[in-house]
Amino acid sequence: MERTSARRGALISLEGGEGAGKTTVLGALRARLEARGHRVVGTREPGGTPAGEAIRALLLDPAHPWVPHAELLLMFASRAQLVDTLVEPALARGDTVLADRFTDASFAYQGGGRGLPAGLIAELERVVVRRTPDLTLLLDLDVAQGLARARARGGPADRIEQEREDFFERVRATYRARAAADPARIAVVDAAQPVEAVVRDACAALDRFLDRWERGA
Ligand code: Z5A
Repeated sequence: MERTSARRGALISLEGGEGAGKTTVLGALRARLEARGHRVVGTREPGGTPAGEAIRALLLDPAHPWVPHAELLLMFASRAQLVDTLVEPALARGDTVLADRFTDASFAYQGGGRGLPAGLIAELERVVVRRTPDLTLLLDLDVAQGLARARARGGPADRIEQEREDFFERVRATYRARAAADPARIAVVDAAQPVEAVVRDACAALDRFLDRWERGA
């Protein structure tokens, strides 16, 4: 049965490095939320709106050698459009937003990966996004293993996927540092396990959060 509530919905994000298995886990999280009566709005970043998808194409096209600040601002341009036109209205309706990446990705990729100051990203988050996810699930995976999975999947590598391994090591280290600094919000899931175990652990972390959230805590 659908939950009826005057309360705003929850914002739940899924993060991880290359090949961590986000796409695989997202479907299971959505099913779990719906089974518990949540109306779910799915988003992805960069993208998630018509304008954001156009920005995504520009960002991932290897033909464009974006400098780090341009890359950061394009990520936030896409996010601003998504937050104002999709995320905030959905949360205000009481829907649960399931986000395939959110601002943590900018801290990890543009902050850790590109070396841009975390203070700048935090200021953009404060002004443009005005919100932190209520729950973030971080699929954590050894970089070499993630890159091997992504390569096995095949297809051409996009501009960011073409980065060197040390870039992805810095991305992972930043994600892990953020999780260690905010364990109440960010739950780390061991993504090196078989898919079923990753899904089980991600859904268990989601259930723990929902048990608190639905009680109004
Ligand atoms: N980016 C950024 O820089 N700054 C930002 O602020 C934001 C994003 C928001 C696009 O994001 C790029 O934008 C991304 C970060 C950057 N760049 N990179 N790299 P994206 O999320 O759209 O793209 P992605 O990270 O490359 O996601 P993906 O390709 O969809 O990967 P995934 O969803 O994590 O993996 P998957 O497709 O579910 O799984 C990969 C393969 O592994 C696949 O063949 C699976 O069958 C397999 N797999 C999955 N799980 C397992 C397990 N447990 N065992 C074995 N094999 C598995």
